[in-house]
Amino acid sequence: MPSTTPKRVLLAAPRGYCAGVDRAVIAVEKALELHGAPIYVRKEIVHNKYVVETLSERGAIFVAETDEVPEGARVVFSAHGVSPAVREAAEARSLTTIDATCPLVTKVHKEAVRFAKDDRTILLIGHTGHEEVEGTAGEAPEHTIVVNSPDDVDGIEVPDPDNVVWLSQTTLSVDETMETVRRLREKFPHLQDPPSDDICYATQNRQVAVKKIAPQVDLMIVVGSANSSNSVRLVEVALQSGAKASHRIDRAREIDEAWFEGVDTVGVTSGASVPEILVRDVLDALAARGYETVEEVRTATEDLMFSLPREIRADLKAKERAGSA
Ligand code: 0CM
Ligand code: SF4
Repeated sequence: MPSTTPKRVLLAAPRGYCAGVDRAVIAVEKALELHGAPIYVRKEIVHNKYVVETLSERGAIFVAETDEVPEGARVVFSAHGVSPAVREAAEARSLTTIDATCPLVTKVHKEAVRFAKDDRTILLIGHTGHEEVEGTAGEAPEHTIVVNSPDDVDGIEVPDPDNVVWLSQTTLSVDETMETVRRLREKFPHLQDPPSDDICYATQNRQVAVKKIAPQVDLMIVVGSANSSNSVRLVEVALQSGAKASHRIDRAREIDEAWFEGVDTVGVTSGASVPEILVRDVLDALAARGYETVEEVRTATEDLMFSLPREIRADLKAKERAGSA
C-alpha cells in the first residue's frame, strides 16, 4: 500500500553562515574591491568548496603557506586563525596581512597564552591537523597537548596533574567534548575549566536545531564540505539524535536517488560556512522529488555580527577620505 504520510521537509534554523564566516568572506571580497586581484589567502578562508571556488573566480589565490605568496604582496589569514609562527613568517616576507580570524577563535588563543604564562598544561580538545588547532596550539606549543577524542585520554601524561586546564576547538560536537572532559576529570580531578565556552554559539545552535528535528526525520541532509568540522559534526549529531540516515553533501547534484526509499520526512541543515544558495538548491532538488512542503523549525535566533578586520576598516576609511578630498 502506498504511504499516506505526505512527503515533507523539516528545515533546521539556525543553519548556514555564522558571524565569523560572514566577516571572513566579506573581508576577502572587500580586499579584492579595494586593492584589485590578486589577493592571496592562506588556506581556505572558510571550509567550503563553493565559497573558495567563487572567490577564486573573482581573483583570490588560495595558498597552503605564506612562502607561496610573493614578497610584499597582500595575504588574508583564514577564519580559523594562525599561530604566531605564521605571523612571523609573513612578516619576514614583508607581506601585508589582513587577519580574518574569527574573534571567537582569537578568544581561545588568548586563553591559551594566559594559561601558558601561568605554566599550566593546556589539554586542547580538537582534531590534530585542523587549522584552528594548529593555530591555537601554536600559541603555546610547549604547554599544549591535543586531545582528539575521549579515547585519547588514557594515554595522556602531564608534568603536573594538579595544574591542567582544558580548552577546545570552536567547532566540535558538544556532547562528545563533554564526554572527553568527563574522562579528563576522572584522570585529573583538579582539571580547570575554560573561563567560558570555547565551542562557539553557532556550532552549538546548529547542533541544538538538528537534535530537535532528528527524531522526526527518515533522512537528514547536511550541506557542507568534507573538511568543515562543524558540518561533519552535524551528520554525527543527527544520527546520534534519532535520524534514520544522514548524509553530507557539498551540492544538490550529490543527492543520491537510493537515499529516498521509504522516506517521508527529510531534514535539511547546513554548516556555518555554507551559503544559503546551496540550501535553496537542495530544497529545489527535493521539491522535484515530491518533497514540496517545507517547514522551518527554529530553535534560536542569531543576531551577532562582527566588525570587519581592522586592516579592511582602515583601508575603507582611507578610501573614503581620498574620495572626499
Ligand atoms: O572549523 P570548521 O572546519 O568547522 O570551519 P568552517 O570554515 O567550516 O566553519 C566556520 C569556522 C570557523 C573557525
Ligand atoms: Fe567563529 Fe564559530 Fe563561525 Fe567558527 S563557527 S567562524 S568560531 S562563529
